[in-house]
Amino acid sequence: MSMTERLSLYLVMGSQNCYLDPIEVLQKAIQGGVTCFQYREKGSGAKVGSERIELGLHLKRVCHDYGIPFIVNDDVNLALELKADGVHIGQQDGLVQEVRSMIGSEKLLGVSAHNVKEAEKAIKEGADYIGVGPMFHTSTKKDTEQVRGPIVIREIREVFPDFPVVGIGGISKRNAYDVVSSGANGVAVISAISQAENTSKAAQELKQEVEHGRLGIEIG
Ligand code: TZP
Ligand code: MG
Repeated sequence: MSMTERLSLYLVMGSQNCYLDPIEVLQKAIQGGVTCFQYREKGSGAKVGSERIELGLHLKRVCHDYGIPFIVNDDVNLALELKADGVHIGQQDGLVQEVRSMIGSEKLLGVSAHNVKEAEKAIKEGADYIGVGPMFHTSTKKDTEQVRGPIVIREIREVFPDFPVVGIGGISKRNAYDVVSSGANGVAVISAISQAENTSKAAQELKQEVEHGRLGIEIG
């Protein structure tokens, strides 16, 4: 599967985001169509120390059982310790080139970008994909930048027609279409899947909107 296909439905999650067992949530989410997973054990209620490592190893095993990449948020050392498939960093989490030299050329490196300038820099410095957000209002992450919406995806697409881009922040089945029809390769979500009543159904419905959004680009 290509990087752009991998970004179709990207689940970001830690145990603090789940009402149910995160292992089961991940399994059901992948069964419903999730194509990539990011372990983001962070914030109030998050596991620390050996529990954070244990859960990470378990979630990685689930990803690999189903053949999807296991990416670690923020923490390069944790990514290396867990032998993750990659790491995702924000603008505050270190220099892209430094992280690249720590993880090597084989592992995936995702970088958050909020505008064309940050996207340009991340791409030039060796990111494999960029995450752009917040697309919409979200209460899952407190320290987000201002919401500018899917227009940012359009702006980035004008400069980088083919680079792998995923939208994040406040995305649900009601607005995923707008993100993808604006040019994103897919959507990254936390609460729309991790807090859904029916995990696999939520993933299925989002995936369907991503597919509609792709048709929306071709037609529009
Ligand atoms: N980065 C930008 S917004 C966000 C992250 C991690 C939170 C996304 O959570 P949700 O529940 O999908 O809005
Ligand atoms: Mg970060």
